[in-house]
Amino acid sequence: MGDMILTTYDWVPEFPRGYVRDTRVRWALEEAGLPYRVESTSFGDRQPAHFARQPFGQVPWLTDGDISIFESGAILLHLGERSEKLMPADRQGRNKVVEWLFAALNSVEMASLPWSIFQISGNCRATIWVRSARQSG
Ligand SMILES: N[C@@H](CCC(=O)N[C@@H](CS)C(=O)NCC(=O)O)C(=O)O
Repeated sequence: MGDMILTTYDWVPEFPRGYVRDTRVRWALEEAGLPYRVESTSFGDRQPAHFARQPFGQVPWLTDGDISIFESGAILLHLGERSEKLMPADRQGRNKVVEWLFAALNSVEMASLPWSIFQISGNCRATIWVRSARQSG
């Protein structure tokens, strides 16, 4: 089986640099020691071939042989199936990985992403709202 191919943008603006969601996939690939290479796709000129891989025109996506997967969570699950370093084969261990993967995406990221955007954009009203909700709670 050939190397997996992780595709990400060829360029992103200053603000999301270092936070693009290919990072979590690279991390898992490195952690598992799985062979892969990185390819890039245009940020500024998104072609139909890009949308064929990622229907929202976003990144990342992963190609593994004849399989092409988008959504970083789905990619991580796929990598978990490829390596017991990432996801144990026994039912208990697998369930733990799946529940924490969903927690990371549905609970942690869902709450932390809007917060980080408020912080970066300097939207103080949103920050004040969070603070006052905390104080009254
Ligand atoms: N839920 C998707 C989110 C993908 C996503 O938002 N990717 C960002 C980079 S981190 C992107 O492509 N943004 C450019 C855009 O939406 O135009 C995933 O986890 O893969």
